[in-house]
Amino acid sequence: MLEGCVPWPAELAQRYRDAGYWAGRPLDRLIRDGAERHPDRIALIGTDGARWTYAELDAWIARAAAGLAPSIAPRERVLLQLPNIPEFVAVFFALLRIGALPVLALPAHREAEMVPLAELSEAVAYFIADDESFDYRALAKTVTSAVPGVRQVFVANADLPLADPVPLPEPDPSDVALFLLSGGTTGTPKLIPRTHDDYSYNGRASAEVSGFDESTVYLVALPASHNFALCSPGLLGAFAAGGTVVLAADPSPGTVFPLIERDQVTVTGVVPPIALLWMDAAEFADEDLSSLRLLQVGGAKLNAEPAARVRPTLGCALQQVFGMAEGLLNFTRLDDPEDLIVETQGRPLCPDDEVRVLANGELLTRGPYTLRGYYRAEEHNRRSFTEDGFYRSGDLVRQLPSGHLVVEGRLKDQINRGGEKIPAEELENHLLAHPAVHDAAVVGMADEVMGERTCAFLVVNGPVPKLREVKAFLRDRGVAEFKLPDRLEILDAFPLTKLGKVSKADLSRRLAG
Ligand code: AMP
Ligand code: DBH
Repeated sequence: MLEGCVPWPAELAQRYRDAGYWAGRPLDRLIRDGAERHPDRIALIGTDGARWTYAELDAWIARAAAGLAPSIAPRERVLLQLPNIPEFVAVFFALLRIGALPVLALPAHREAEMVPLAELSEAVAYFIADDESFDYRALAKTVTSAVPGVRQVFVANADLPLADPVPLPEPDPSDVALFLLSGGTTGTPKLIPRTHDDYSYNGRASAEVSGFDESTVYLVALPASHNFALCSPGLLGAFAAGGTVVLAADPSPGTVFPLIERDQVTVTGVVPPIALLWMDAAEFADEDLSSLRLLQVGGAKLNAEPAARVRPTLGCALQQVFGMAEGLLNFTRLDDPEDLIVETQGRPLCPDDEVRVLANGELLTRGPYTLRGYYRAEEHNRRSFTEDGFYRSGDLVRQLPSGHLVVEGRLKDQINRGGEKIPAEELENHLLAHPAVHDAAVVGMADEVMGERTCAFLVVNGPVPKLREVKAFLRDRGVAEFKLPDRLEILDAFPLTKLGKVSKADLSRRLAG
């Protein structure tokens, strides 16, 4: 396995192979198999309606792989920061095919995220796109001048190099295929290594519990680089099942509803605030949404009340998904009784997912697609994993006799803002850089739509800054927009715990009361 990654113990690895979870095939087989078995079926549809059959997509990937092979070597890391455009799919699989390791950044990330990511991954190349909403070329310039090891920038929808296909050596399926980003709980980014074996299983098995088959038309509404939209089952699961993937530029009803009608979309996955938005908008929508059979909701807790409204408002079934880029995925099953679908966040995907719920409710897990360690993070790994390799999720859950989990809260110092994760320490460090800020503590505040929003408590040693000014300061530092605080509270001093640490519980109570 790649240096800096933690392999599964040999015994467990053998068990996962014997059970058939790890099939010993490179992840890019998803497309090559499709091209062999059903070359003429539609694999991919762009927002503008452009279509690729499996054979056409496979040929495009082969040409992109040949075009990239001279400049990127096997096992080199590559930053991938692309919106939901067809080039995302072409570049992602082309990199897998040459054995390079994509690092899946979000389009929302900015300099403050991309520079540390480039440093940690020692990326040699950076894929961006020309996009109306933001100047990624300027961002790439900033990143490459800060991290000279990033020696090449590719604008995927402008200058993707293509060449006649060449034979390429197959990567070792037990080795790392790609890196996902963790939502994080600390001041520095954490990279999650996913192997060909484990991620192929992740996609295949999720596709199965979600009932994906050749008639599936999956709409990518969330960013394709997010584990939910990518592989839970997401676009990789749809390819594994021989279905069709439709790309949406954003999840707003104005963008998505016409695509659902145009391409007869059968299933998609969204975070709770988007589900709420769709349910409200459906009532007044002109589009025919009747092709939709299943709405998956995850990333943050969906409350029972809106969960019960999915079928009456959207006319489709609901599947709750409680997942993590680190691995473990929980799904309500399509044939679960309605109360379990509405009131729980599902049960583990795999019979060999080991779930341990501690007395305090903390969820620990290990299994055939759950990481054993973050990339190059030895010290952090000692805290995030038990001696026997269980990942400490930081989530607080209750497990029902059926195995279904109900998410009740979390221990980790993170804000979950409608599915977007904000590591408190990271934001606090940025706030501390402000000249008028003496101390900073960030906590979540309950919000009906977003689940939580972000409140920054500050102790100041200068003129009291306004929220607008603090946001501008953070934006200027290159912090992603979704991490900016929604509210500012100024205190003379922070309440402390008995041990002398800032009491975030006290701060949260102040917001509630
Ligand atoms: P990440 O580590 O960034 O992939 O984020 C995964 C985290 O998102 C989980 O550990 C949970 O805290 C949260 N999460 C994901 N899905 C759900 C859900 N359905 N309900 C509650 N929390 C969720
Ligand atoms: O929040 C997540 O990270 C998440 C949610 C649902 C996830 O990674 C997933 C499904 O795969």
